Amino acid sequence: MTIEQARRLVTPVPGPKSLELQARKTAAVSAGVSTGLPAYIVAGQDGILVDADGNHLIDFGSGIAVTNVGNGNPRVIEAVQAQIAQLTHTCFMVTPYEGYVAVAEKLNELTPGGHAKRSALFNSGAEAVENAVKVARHFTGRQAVVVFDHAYHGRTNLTMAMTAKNMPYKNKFGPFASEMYRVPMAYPYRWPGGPKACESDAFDYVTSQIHAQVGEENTAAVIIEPIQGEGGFIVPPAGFLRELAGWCQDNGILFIADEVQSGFCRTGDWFACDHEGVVPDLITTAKGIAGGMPLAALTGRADIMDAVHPGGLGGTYGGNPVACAAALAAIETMAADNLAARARAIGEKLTAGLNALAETYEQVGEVRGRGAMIAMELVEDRETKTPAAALTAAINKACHNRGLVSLTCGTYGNVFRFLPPLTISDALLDEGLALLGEAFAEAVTAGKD
Ligand code: PLZ
Repeated sequence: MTIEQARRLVTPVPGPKSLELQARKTAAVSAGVSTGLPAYIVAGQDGILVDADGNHLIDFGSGIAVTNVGNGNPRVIEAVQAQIAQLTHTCFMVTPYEGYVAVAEKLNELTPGGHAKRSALFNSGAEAVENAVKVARHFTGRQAVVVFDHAYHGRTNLTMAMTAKNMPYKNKFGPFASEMYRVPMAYPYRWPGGPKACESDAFDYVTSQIHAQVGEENTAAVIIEPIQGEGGFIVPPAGFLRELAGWCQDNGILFIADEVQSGFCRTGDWFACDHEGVVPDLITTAKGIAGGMPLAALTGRADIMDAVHPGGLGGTYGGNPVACAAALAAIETMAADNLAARARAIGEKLTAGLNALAETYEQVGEVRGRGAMIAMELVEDRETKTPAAALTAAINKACHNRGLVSLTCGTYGNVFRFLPPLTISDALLDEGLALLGEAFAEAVTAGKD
């Protein structure tokens, strides 16, 4: 199947067929599961999603940083089809198979650091994070875990405790797991005193907070997204992660990088940690790992990962053979097609487009990110930096109406983010940026009425 890589709208978005499906959804699916753009998708390839009404939409979200190699990736399709015809499931803990081991070998090779590593496979990012905490507590014999403002680590009970934002993730879902301690994030745009102060003070401030409020000797792990995702594509100042990792090492605390969103070429390297040569003790991955099939992993120092007693880690589906086949094909694609370089090129194009918008609109407070993980933070004005959440939502809606599948994020709901498939064409990127420009103008004008 080949889908023409061009936007084409034949009905309003969502169209009548999607609206019909959305009515069925309302009657059948929990209201707790909401849909950002209720255009029901029937097919996808690279930068295009096709909906039930035959509209060709431009994909700037990759299903939240999952289809890095594109929907309809030929290697992934072939590998999945062959695997599913051969063997669907055994449960690796009952009778193993090679694909699981091969994915672990690949992860051990590709994740930061040349040291001996081991991996374990799971189904979702949250599950990988949960297991990182389990392993860190087991290895260190300590209980406390340090997390950051604006962090997102998942929706399970343990990971809700680690996620920062109340609405929609935590509200009324407590009580939450204990022994989670939150410290400020090195967030240059909003650090008191500004980016320069953030660069010079954040590390000292964060570590002094951990010292005073938790105690190094009680702390099993510090877990951080090297570039925060859901919290607003927050990039800490250069050096912060390295200093923090070094401090953890000096204090017997494990440094865990949650690269569920930033991993697999998204930021222009295999992993966001690679950019500064940061080597985490443990790293969690998911999303982009398997071209859309559900798979997640925990990879880390062999001595830490092997400290767990046999049978201490696992799950029925973790490392499913079909998901593993997809992962091997996706990883092969990223290497063969140099998608890290493509992510950097996408980043340059998006950044240039957003900087041009920033020249026109004072509401663009900051353009930031790395590779194909780029965002703009929108504010009422650059002086007060008051988050412009309503404007962000209005622009998003105006993009959706134009057939651009766009996403927002941020603790204050005022960050417009870009996560296109790394196989998207330049033409679609340009068109998406042009549509964003129209949407911005429309939302700003409507806001003035
Ligand atoms: N860690 C850094 O970004 C998932 C959440 C979407 P799961 N982010 C998308 C939503 O609203 O549920 C994420 C992440 C980071 C962990 C996770 C959790 O990964 O596969 O969604 O469990």
